Amino acid sequence: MKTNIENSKGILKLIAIMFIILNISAGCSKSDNKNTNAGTSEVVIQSFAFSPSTITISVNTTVTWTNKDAAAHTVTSDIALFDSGNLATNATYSHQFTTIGTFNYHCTYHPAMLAKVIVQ
Ligand SMILES: [Cu+2]
Repeated sequence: MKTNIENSKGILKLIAIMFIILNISAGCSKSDNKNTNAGTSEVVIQSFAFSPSTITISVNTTVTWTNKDAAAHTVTSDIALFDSGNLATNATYSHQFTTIGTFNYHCTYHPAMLAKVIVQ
C-alpha cells in the first residue's frame, strides 16, 4: 500500500517536471519571436526610390523613413492614412502601423516612387 502511494507520487513528480520543461521551451520560442519582431523598422529614400520598397512588419511597429537624396520627397499613403509632408535632405518621418493590412504609399513629387508596408 505504502509503496503504491510512493509510486504514484513519483509519477506525479515526473509529470510536474515534464510540464515545467515544456513551459520553459515554449517560453523560449515565444521570446525568440519577440526578438525578430522588433518594434522599429527603417526605410531609406535614396536615388528617387524607397529602399526597401516592400517591408513586412508586425502590428504596432513604427517605421521611420530617412531622405538621403539631395532632392525633397514625401512619404504619402495612397489612402491618406499618413503623410510626411515635405522631407528635405536627411529629414526623417515616422509612422506606427496599428492595423493589419497592406499599405501602399508614394512620393507626391515623383509619381514613379511607389512602395508598400505589409503589416502582419
Ligand atoms: Cu520623391
